[in-house]
Amino acid sequence: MRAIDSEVKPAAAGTRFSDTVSYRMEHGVLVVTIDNPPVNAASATMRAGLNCAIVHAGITEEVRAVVIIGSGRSFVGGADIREFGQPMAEPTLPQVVELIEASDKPVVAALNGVALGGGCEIALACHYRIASRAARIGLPEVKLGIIPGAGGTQRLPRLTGTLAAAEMIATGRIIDAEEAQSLGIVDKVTDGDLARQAIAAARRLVVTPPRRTGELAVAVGKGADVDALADKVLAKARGQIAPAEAIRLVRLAAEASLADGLAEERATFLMLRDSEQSKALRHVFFAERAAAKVPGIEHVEPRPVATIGVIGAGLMGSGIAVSALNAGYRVICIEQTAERATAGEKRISALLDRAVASGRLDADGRADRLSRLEVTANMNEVATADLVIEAVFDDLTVKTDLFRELGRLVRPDAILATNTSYLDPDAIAEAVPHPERVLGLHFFSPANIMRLVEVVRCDKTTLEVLATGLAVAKKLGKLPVVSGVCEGFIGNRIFSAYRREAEFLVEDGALPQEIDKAMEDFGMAMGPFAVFDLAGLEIAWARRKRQAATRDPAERYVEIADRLCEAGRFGQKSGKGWYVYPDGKRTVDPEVTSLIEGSRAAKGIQPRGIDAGEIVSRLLAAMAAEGDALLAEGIAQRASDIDLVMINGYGFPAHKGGPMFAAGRS
Ligand code: 3H9
Repeated sequence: MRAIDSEVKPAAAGTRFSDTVSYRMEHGVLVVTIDNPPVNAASATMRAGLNCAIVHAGITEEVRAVVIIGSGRSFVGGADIREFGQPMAEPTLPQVVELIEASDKPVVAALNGVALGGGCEIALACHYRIASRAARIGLPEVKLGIIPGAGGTQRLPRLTGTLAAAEMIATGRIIDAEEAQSLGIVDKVTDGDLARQAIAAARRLVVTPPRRTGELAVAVGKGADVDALADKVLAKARGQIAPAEAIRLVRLAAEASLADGLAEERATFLMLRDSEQSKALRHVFFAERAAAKVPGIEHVEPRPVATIGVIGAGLMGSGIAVSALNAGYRVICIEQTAERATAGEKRISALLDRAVASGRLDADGRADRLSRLEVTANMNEVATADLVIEAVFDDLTVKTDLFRELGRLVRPDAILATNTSYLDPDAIAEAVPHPERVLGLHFFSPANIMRLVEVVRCDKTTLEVLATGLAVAKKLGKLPVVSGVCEGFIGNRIFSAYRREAEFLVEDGALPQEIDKAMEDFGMAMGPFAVFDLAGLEIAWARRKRQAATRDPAERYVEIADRLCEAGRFGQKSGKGWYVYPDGKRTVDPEVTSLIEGSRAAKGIQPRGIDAGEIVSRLLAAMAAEGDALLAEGIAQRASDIDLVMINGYGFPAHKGGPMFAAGRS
C-alpha cells in the first residue's frame, strides 16, 4: 500500500497526527484517538491523521501495535457527508482502510460508540474489534442513496457470510454490540474500561500474524435465502437503486477476488454518489437535522415530562399511548365511559401483542409498558399529567369543551396539546387559562408507527412549550416538524392542492387508475385516488359542503367526488369509492368511468389523452405552488420542512427529495 509521505512528518512533532487525530503511547501500543466533533466523521483531516498514524506505526520500532478509538459518543459516524459533491482529497477512505488492513503490526478497533458507514469500514479493516456495550454498528449508506465505498460490501460478508451482510447493507439496519458479536463482526463486547482492554488485546496480538478480514473466505448463504431477501428489498425500494446494488456487490464478494470486488464497489459507489437519488437523500438527511431548529429555541430548556395524559383511546389515542409507553412515559388514558375505557385498554394491549408477535418487543417489555398504563373513565386522574394530548372527535365544540375541563383539572404549568387535523388550535387554546401552554401535536395514523408529528405553534405558544413539544416528539422516536396555524397545517394543505389537481386531471381526460399508476411509478407509496379511498371520502365531502356557501363561483370545482359520496361510495370501508374492492383488491369500476365521462360531458369538457409525464409534472407543480404559499405565509419555516412532511406523512418517495426539492425549491 502506498504511504502518503507528506502526511508522515507531523508525527514526530508532538501528540497529534492532524487537527482531529491525536496519539499517546501506552506499553508499546500507539493509542490513536479520533476527535472530530460532532460525530468523528472521516473528514480530510481525520483521514490524513489516521493515515499518518499507521505509517508512523509501521516505521517506528517502539510501536508494537495500534489501537484506534473515538472520543465522545462516536467511534466514527461515517464519511463526512458534507464533503460529497466536492473533489475528494487524498488520502481517500479506501486508501486509509487498505493501509490499516495491510499493516504488519496489529491494529485494534475500540468501538466506543457509533461505528457507521466509513467508521464501520475502518473497523472491518482492523485486525481485531472490541466494542463497548453501547456501541452501534452498521452500514446505513443506502439511506443516503449510496453503497459502502471503502470495502464494506467486500469485507462484511467475509465476517458474517453473505446473507447477514446483504441484509444489513441493503436495509441499512444498525445493530447493537451484542448482535455484532453474534454475527462475528466484533470479537469482544465489554462493560469495562474499553481503552485498557483494547490495549491489552493489541499487546496479545503482537505474537500472531494479523488476521486480515480481506483474506478470509466468504461463507456463502443459501442462494434461495439471498434471492428471497433481494425480492423483499426490491419490493420496498420503489425505484431506489442502491439496495439492489448492495446485494449485487455482496454476492460478488463470494465470486470475485478481493481486489476485483473492491474495484467494482468503488466504481458503483462513485456512480451512486453522483446520482440524483443520492443528492435527494442527502438533502433529506440534512433536512431532518434542520427541522428541529427554531430561531431563539437553542438555549431554551424543555420542561420535564414524566406522565402523559391521552384523552381518547380510539385508533389515534391508542396509537399515541403505545408510542408514549414505548418511550418510557407513564400514560394515563381517559375515555368517556368504563366500557370504552376497557375497549381502549384492549386496543392498546392488542398493539403491544402485535409488537411481541413480530419480535419487536419481548414479554418483559410488554409487561413493563402495561405497568405504566392506566386507562380510566375518571377524568380527574389526568390531574398528575405533565402533558395532555387530546385525540377526540375533530369538532370544535367537543374540543373547546374538553380543553375548558382540562384547564380546571390539570396543573397551571401542565402543557396541553391538541391532535386536531383541521380545526383552529388558537380557538381551542382560548378555552383554557394560560393559553400560552397550548400547542398542536398532529400525529399521523397509525400513530405508533408513523414517524411524522406536526408540532403546531399557536399564536401564544411560548418557546419553552414549543421546545417541550419537540423534545417529547423526539423522545417518542418521531420526526417533529414545526408548522404555523392554518387550515390543515403543512401536510393537509399540500395534500388538498394535490387532490384538487388530481381531480382536474380526471376532468381533463386522465382516469384515476392512470393517475395512480403514474404516481406509483414515480415512487409514491400509493397513487392519490387509492389514498382517497383508503382514508375515506366523507371527511373531505363534509368539508366541501361546509365551504360551499363561501366558495368563489368562478373557482374551478370538480363535482365527481361529491357524486361518488352521494352514491354511498365512501372508499374502501364501504367497499367502493373511486375503485371497487371485491375481496379487498383495488379494481377499476366501469360505473365510475361512466360517472366521470358523464360529468365531463355535463360541463362540455372534451377529454384529451394525458400522458404519465404530464400527470406527474402537474401534480408536483401543484404541491410546490402550495408549498410556496405556505412559505410566503410563514406557516412552514423552510422548504425542506415541507419535503419532510410529504415524505414521512404522505408517502412521497424520499429518494426524490420531496416536492420542494423536486421542484428545485430546496
Ligand atoms: C459513508 O460513510 C460512505 C463510505 O462508505 C464511503 C466513503 C468513501 N457527515 O444526527 P445528529 C452531523 S456515508 C457529516 O443530530 P445524533 C449532523 O448533520 C456516511 N455530518 O446526532 C448534525 O449536524 P448539525 C455513513 C454529519 O447524535 C450533527 O452531526 N454514515 C454526519 O442524533 C449531529 O447529528 C451515516 O449515514 C456525517 N457522516 O446521531 C451516519 N453524521 O448539528 C449518519 C452526522 O449541524 N449519521 N453529522 O445539524 C447519523 O446517523 C447520526 O448523525 C449519528 C448521530 C447516529 C451518527
